[in-house]
Amino acid sequence: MGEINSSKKTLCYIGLGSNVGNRYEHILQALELLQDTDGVKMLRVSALEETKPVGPPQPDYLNGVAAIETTLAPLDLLDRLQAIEKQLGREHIEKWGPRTIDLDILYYGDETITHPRLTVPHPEIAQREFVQRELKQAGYHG
Ligand code: PH2
Ligand code: MG
Ligand code: MG
Repeated sequence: MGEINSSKKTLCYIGLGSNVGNRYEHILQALELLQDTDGVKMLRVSALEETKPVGPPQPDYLNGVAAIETTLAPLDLLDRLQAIEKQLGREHIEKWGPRTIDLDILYYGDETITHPRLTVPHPEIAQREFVQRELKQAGYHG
């Protein structure tokens, strides 16, 4: 019993980033919208830290990582993250360009996902020390 209605819960880590406008406010608002999402439970958030931009010259970022537990499938979670980005005024911008808010799925349980819309684990984790540091603060230990 319960099988039919019991949705699998998956531990996920979400990268948070902003380098336009009130960066702190954008990240807090994104966290609130994420927390208010059906099928998402917020577990832990790392410290937010200021980081130098990776990519073309642009303002410094505020970055962090949130640990969540979710019953959403990966692409449904991605849809929700993109809806939150849109709600917070993110515009379609150049790759690695400035952004009001960026929400990335870093890990989705221990799954490897290769899809035109989504690559998990996030390919930039290995290159970004700050992401690795924030992941640890959010409870990820490999
Ligand atoms: N995100 C990017 C491009 N460059 N640099 C920093 N420091 N932090 C980011 O989150 C970041 C970046 C594209 O998503
Ligand atoms: Mg990103
Ligand atoms: Mg992104």
